[in-house]
Amino acid sequence: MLRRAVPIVLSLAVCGLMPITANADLPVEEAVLTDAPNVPPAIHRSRPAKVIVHLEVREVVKNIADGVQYTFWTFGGSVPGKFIRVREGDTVEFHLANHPENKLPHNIDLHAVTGPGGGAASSFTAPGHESQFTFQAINAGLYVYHCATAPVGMHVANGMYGLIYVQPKDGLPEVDREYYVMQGDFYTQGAYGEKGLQPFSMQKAIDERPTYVVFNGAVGSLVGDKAIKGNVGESVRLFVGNGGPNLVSSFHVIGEIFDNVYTEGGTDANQHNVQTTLVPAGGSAIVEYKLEVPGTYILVDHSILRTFNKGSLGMMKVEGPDNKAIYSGKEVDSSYLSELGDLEKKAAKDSEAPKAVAAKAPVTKDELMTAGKKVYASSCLMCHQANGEGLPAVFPPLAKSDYLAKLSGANDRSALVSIPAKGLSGKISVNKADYNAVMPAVSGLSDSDLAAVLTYVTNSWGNSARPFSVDEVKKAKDALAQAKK
Ligand code: HEC
Ligand SMILES: [Cu+2]
Repeated sequence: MLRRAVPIVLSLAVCGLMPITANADLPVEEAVLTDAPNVPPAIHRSRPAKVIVHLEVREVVKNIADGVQYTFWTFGGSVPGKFIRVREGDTVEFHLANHPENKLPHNIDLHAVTGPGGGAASSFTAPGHESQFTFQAINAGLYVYHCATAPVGMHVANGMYGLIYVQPKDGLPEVDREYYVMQGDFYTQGAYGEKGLQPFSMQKAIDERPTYVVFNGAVGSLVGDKAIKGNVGESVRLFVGNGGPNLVSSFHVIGEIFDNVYTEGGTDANQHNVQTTLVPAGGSAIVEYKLEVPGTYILVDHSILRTFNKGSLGMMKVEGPDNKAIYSGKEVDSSYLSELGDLEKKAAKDSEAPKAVAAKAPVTKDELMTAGKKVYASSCLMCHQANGEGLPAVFPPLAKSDYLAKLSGANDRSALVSIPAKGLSGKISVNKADYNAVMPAVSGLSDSDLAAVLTYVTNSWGNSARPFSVDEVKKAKDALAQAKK
């Protein structure tokens, strides 16, 4: 039966006519779709199939950063959209639904499609409707898909992109772990960190001045217990995409070297021993590396201000035995890893809970410590870490920091208030190690939040100082404002 069916399919394909019925003999399967950072399992079929994809567009409000909400337009409920995996030669029957409660029409342009508009013309779908089209995935590779409904820039800027991987006929070498990481730039009317529901800013988007540059749709989406994980001895493959709409990503993993890079998501591992790979807007890359040394590896866009000031920071946590021959640095403290996890889970829960009555401002040292711990978990922990230990060469420690001790013991402590309030940059020395980085001003903190978090950091992890009052914070801020004039 197969022998007869194949020539028919081929001859129709050659004529450019391929009615779906010609593929009636193909086995039919429903695609497995996953949310980032997960990737659908490798396909082990040795023959083409007809793969059915059901994808639903949803307009949803979610956090883009702690306390900052944004109306995302999504393929499947999250940014980036669902990861789709098919095999080279598969016939894909694509169903695009537009949720009835959505406000706008949407469509989809898959870069894996050969044909005008990549499916866009066939998939324009009003809210409450579904459209269907079929294509053959004739080229292997890692492709971006995105919405192409006018204004296209706005639909993409609101998160309408994802990845479809057309696995080559012969598959890829097996690895222990595969993950999905996709960068995007976002444009809000408020400044970075400004709380509340933030509207889209078309002007900032046109000017290419993003407020946020993030992996997987939000600041901190790959941090703490949401970090991707691995063990020493394992091999890792990252499917990296860039939805843009504007920026090109200089994708880098601090502390790793990519053994193989499939440049721009093509089919060959054409590059080896690469530090940073470019991921174009509307493009992709596949990178592979082996995990040799335990620790926390930081995923960044190496246009580094974006990482420390706009959010493009993710983490991969690697556990396992030390390997002093390769790296003799500090051992990881696995108890810290689990504690970081718990603390962040708690922080996530706190931020989900509806803020019923505004809590009474903390006054006593105990109240300041409790409130300060929360502020720390949501505003400082992602850089200075769970126990204030920092990250060598990247974020200075707060625990037993001589720099902090000097400022917190001073009579006038406005220089310390200034650090979270105004940010800190330039060369500093903490416990004999030099740092020359940028700490952005921590926005969205009230005077009482500042008093609490400063009391907390100066009285935790072996530190000790007089508590901060709201009054001291206010006076310090006034003094700073005066000094500026
Ligand atoms: C985005 C990362 C980031 C966040 C978030 C952050 N910091 Fe920092 N912090 C840094 C960096 C980087 C430096 C070093 C700056 C330099 O090199 O000049 C620093 C320096 C400091 C220092 C002085 C150096 C030391 O180790 O004693 C203090 C104090 C401090 N931060 C407190 C805080 C507090 C409190 C918060 C939360 C309210 C916070 N930071 C949030 C990155 C961050
Ligand atoms: Cu759209």
